[in-house]
Amino acid sequence: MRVIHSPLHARHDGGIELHRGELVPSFEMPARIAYILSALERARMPVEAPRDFPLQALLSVHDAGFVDFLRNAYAQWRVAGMSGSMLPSGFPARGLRRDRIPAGINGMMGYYAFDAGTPIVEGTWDAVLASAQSALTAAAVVAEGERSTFALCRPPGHHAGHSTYGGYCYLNNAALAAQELRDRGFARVAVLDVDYHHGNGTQEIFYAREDVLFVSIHGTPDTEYPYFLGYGDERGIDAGEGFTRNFPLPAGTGWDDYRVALAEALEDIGRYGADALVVSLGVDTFEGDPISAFKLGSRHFPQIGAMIAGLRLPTVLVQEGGYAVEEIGENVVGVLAAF
Ligand code: Q9C
Ligand code: ZN
Repeated sequence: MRVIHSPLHARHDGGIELHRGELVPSFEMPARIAYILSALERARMPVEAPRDFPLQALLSVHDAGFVDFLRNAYAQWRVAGMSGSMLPSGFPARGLRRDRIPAGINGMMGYYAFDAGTPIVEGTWDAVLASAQSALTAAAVVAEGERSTFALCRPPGHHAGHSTYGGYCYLNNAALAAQELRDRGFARVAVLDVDYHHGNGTQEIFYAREDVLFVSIHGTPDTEYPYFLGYGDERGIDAGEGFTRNFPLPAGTGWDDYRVALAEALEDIGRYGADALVVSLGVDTFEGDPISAFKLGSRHFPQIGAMIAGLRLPTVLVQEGGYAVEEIGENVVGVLAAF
């Protein structure tokens, strides 16, 4: 399988996050990629650089003002006299206005962000753009006839919405890949999200659309991040009614229950009649993951890959979460090799 990846990911580094009441170094760190790259090397899967896509390509799923904010945020922060890592501390929750975008960088950051765990540093934009371009390239390669491709994206993307960032995500790589497949002639595209966390951004982007099915298996928002989306009664709206499907599972879920949900999710995708698939591939469902609570072992990841391959669809796999424990390399490559 061809792998698309950019070393520019490493420019996004030095971040901090508010985690359980404390400021700590970001769990989402460059070492994640080092673990995955060394497992890819052991499996003799070479990596190629992404193509260059214009900023315009991002606007198929994102708001122009939001993209401008991400691109210029760090420079604005510096102009305002600050340094270090950017984190927001106030958000437009119920009762507050959302129809005005504050001019000052702190207010603007709170307007576009939905958590205090997604830092912006000097090199963040370079990494974010390269990550999005990797997903777009992987989709283009599949549209040109390759059966499957893996975009080794960092930062991840599935929490980023049309005009929101959070959950370590800035631009929605999987949504960009799905839209690219649509634009290049695939009529019905399914997105299967197997990251531990609900893909709230991807769901939001396609919620009112029937041409992209969104199916997600994740820790229940009742107790798990992102807390405010991902329940089973979210089914889509308007023309998109029936084209979103969520499988929230309790913290502590192991392979037996996970496998049943995955089989059902794959049945939904089969019934939909998708002619291409995007997989939001998070491996934070692993039992050793430092911030998640499913109990999958490394031996289960090849089974996930084989089950997804059973759909026999042109497929773009996009890296999402999975935090820095060495096994994430083996787990990612386990999915890809079995696929
Ligand atoms: N420190 C992905 O797996 N952490 N994102 C919540 C704040 C956010 C995970 C507490 C976890 C986001 C792509
Ligand atoms: Zn996750």
